Amino acid sequence: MDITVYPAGTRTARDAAAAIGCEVAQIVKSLVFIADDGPVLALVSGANRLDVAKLGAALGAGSVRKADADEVRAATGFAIGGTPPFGHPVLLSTVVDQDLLEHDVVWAAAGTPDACFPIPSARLAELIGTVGDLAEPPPE
Ligand code: 5CA
Repeated sequence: MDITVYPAGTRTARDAAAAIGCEVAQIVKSLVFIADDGPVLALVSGANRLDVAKLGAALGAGSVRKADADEVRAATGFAIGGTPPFGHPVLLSTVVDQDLLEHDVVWAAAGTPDACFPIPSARLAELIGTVGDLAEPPPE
């Protein structure tokens, strides 16, 4: 896996896209949520806002809320802005945003807020196993 460090920083999807020179939609946001049974992970296109109800439906969870910074670190071992999509101490139930599959290659955080790596979206989907519609509908 080819990790690149970008001195300009890749803390947000917008920052990462600017540093890499790709579309925001090609950035994988690794977002931690707390579902009924504990932490879960949503891998969401940088172009989308996650719909919490859709994540709950995909996981069969009743309640889902966004994790706070301490919960993200406890669940993944990484800080917000650098959280990678896998490589966590405990395997998290994870759903991949289907919109990422519109791009051959996507880019995800590599553990720090200035490092990313590319991965074919089909490989990411294969590794994770679960792909679904997670996006909030665009505003009218
Ligand atoms: N390195 C980039 C792109 S690869 C990255 O990690 N982006 S991210 O989207 O996965 O991480 C930032 C996300 O963390 C934001 O989209 C936001 O949803 C979330 N976040 C930022 N601050 C907080 C906070 N204080 N509490 C909970 N979540 C937060």
